[in-house]
Amino acid sequence: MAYKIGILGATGAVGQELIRLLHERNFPISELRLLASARSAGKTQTYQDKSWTIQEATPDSFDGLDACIFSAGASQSKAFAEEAAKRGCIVIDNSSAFRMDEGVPLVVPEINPDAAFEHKGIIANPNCSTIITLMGLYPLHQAFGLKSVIASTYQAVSGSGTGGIVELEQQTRAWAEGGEMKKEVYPHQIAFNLLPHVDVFFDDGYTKEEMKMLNEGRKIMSLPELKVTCTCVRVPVFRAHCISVSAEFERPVSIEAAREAVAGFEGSELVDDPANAKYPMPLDYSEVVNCGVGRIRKDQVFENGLALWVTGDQVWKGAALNAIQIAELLHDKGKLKG
Ligand code: 2RA
Repeated sequence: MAYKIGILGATGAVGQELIRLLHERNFPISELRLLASARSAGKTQTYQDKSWTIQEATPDSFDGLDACIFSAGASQSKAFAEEAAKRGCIVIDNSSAFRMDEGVPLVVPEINPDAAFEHKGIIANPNCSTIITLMGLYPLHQAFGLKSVIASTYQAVSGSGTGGIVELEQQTRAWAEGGEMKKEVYPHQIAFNLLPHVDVFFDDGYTKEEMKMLNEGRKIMSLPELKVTCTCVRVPVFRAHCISVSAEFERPVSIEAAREAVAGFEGSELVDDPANAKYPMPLDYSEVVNCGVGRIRKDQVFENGLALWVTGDQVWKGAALNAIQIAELLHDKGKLKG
């Protein structure tokens, strides 16, 4: 069985990794259709010895596709996802457009795979920092029953797309050469700096990104009472997000059981030997499938609390890889035919 697969947003940082990972993971494809805005239509995208001409996304673009991974922002998802689904194309949407909609499953395959099969044509891919955080938290929830979370994220510039990567490169080079730093993506210099500002601020002082951790975490883990306080920070790192977590649980915790739970969780790996300077770091988790979990210790504030550190590739597990794993889940169960 091979599928006709589309990518909407093929020219973006995530779009290009989708093309790469679909091939590297040998996803069974009979046709790959690359879709983007009119601005990119006609351009050629290549991968190894293959090349494709990018087509402008119109409602008809989705005719005949078995599935399409959307990674072109919420406005493009709102413009095309429901139309694509109507035409029998299963949409795996990486934008925030439908994540909290009733009837749209929000899926991390290692956490809530069954939800993927309840879709009505659209499946939402969670926010990158949410996915990576839960790859560390969920095995601990299974062991001890998660109650509340305090998290701080250290988010790579790839989360802002190609523009964020280019801006960090340019500023770093300019700093080294004594040149002028450009500030087009971020409100302040990102090189050698930290910005406690990811996405827009709400009136209550939280950002949209911080509220995703709460709302998406509750939906994915089916924990409607879960409490989360999150601070999201942009850091001068290229590709991997890191998250520092303090979590409170219903049941007494043990470090040994926590380490065992993480080590046994598909998609996560334990890197936890601080005495020998072994802990997950962004440079070790760029272009890596698994997420790394370390610094596990008793939290000193919460009763039944653990503190930990999680690292994962924002473009892969945080976006492109998770979306492809959802498609693989549907394929494995013979449910991908639109
Ligand atoms: C970011 N999570 O890191 C957001 C969107 N990818 O900017």
